[in-house]
Amino acid sequence: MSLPESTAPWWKSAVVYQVYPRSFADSDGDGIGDLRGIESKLDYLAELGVDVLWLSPVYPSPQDDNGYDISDYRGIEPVFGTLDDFDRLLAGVHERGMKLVMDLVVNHTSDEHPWFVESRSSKDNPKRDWYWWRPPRGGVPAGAPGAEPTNWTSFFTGPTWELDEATGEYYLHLFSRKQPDLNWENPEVRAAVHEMMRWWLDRGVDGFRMDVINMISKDTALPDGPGGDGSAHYLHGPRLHEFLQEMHREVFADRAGATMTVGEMPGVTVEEARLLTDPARAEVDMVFQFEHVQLDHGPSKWDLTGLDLRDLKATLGRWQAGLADVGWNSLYWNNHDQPRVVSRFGDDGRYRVESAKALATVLHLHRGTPFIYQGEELGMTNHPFTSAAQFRDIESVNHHALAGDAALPGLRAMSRDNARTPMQWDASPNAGFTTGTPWLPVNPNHTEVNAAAARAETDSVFHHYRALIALRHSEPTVVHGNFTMLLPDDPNVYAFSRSYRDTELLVLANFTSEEQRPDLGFPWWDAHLMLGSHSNGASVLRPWEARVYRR
Ligand code: TEU
Repeated sequence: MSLPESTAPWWKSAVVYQVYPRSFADSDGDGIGDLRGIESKLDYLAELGVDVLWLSPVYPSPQDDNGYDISDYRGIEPVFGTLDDFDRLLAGVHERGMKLVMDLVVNHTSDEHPWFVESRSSKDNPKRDWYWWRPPRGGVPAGAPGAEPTNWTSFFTGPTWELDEATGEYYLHLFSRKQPDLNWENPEVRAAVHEMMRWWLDRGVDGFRMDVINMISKDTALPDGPGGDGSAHYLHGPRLHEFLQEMHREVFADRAGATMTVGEMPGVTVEEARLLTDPARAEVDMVFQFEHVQLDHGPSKWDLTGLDLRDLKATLGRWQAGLADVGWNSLYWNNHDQPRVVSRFGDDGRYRVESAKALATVLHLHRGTPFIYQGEELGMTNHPFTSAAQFRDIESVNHHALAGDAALPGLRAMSRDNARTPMQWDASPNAGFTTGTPWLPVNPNHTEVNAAAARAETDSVFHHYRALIALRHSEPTVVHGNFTMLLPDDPNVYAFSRSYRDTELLVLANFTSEEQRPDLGFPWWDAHLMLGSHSNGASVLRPWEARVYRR
């Protein structure tokens, strides 16, 4: 019988690094990151040891939602560079044995995309049905409150329908009004998307991260939702599996496993993920689920409640168990939509380094493919925003417009802009990100928290990430081992084991600023210490200490 590690797809033992191009490295001093800037940092990423780069969108875009509003799928936004710059970056990535996946944003386009410009031009334009157009609600004059075809609320506040005065009809946009949703019911739309994807793969790209891909199939009856929540009618719609299987047939089937796909799926459940990531069904390789990043707030992300570690263990444990025999997990704490985890679930003050290492150890030793978001490997923290005027993210700006300054505490803690402040390369004035004026302020703690200092300090968060990545590349148990949660009811310590053939790894992490003496019923501290954020202190875990043992 062949061993899993010999037949497993490459991305199961890979570590992915997400680059947010606007904020990674600016090569021309305009204060906005770009492709040449990313290219100049490839040796840094190679030293870190990551296998795949995921680029957030770099396509032409009016930047209403920082590139997640695309006006041309086959180009590069001039502020980021040119297609030649892209090809050189891709070549540099491949030369270093890494791969590159693009962001596929096809639930919606920009309202400045030629497809939408044509579609809105007249009711009988051949591309009218490429988007969701509907007349005003029966009996309500266009433009009047309540005339919207459904009562759904947008992710960025306000109704999900925008009236087009010229044709007197409304178009659907689950996100901003400059992000009209494509109508995937129309086979022409699907064929155009497949062709575009093949174009990028033929150019040498190694796969896609698929933006809100579980929203492409809607309930075509477009019913209202309770209290304006239409999610039951656009999340995981009736034809999602059909559309993903068709896409796989049309785009990936003849590329013999060379590619990687991860579908971002707000609201996806373990049961759905078992189907979506089952290789026998040929849909996607992984999904991004959101349950573990929704444990520290109420129904709205702005209503902070704090995290109970037992909830985190229960959620991640359920996903580990749920995809143990079929499918595959993605693993992440951070991305360009989430606040910095060391500030959120860790301690970004006295124990910034220890808690960053503890969070990394726990995540990277779970079963699945880890995703590192730029700066996470340095232990970058949330930004000390002081006023609403500092926020740039459309979601935050719109929320403040609705809720006023009362929203500031929530914005400080949860705004997506916390993830989007410039990458901190060194202690110089703009952290080595730009010679110009950064589009978002650099975190003042860059004088201490930066790549140059971290690379020079052997006990840094950076080198801890290097060790975790090296362990995943050298120890098959990290990739293939069965997962067993330990101490599920302990509110202070995250503990679990991984077993594979005759190897068992034991992972313990103290998620508090006090010493902890976890009781596993055996002298775990006598095992062979493989990785630890402190030298082996016997049966006491110091504040935010994490250890990995081989038994
Ligand atoms: O995010 C989808 C999504 O779920 C987020 O909007 C999420 O609800 C929000 O960030 C939580 O605060 C994807 C992209 O990752 C995001 O950057 C885009 O804004 C969005 O889709 C629309 O393309």
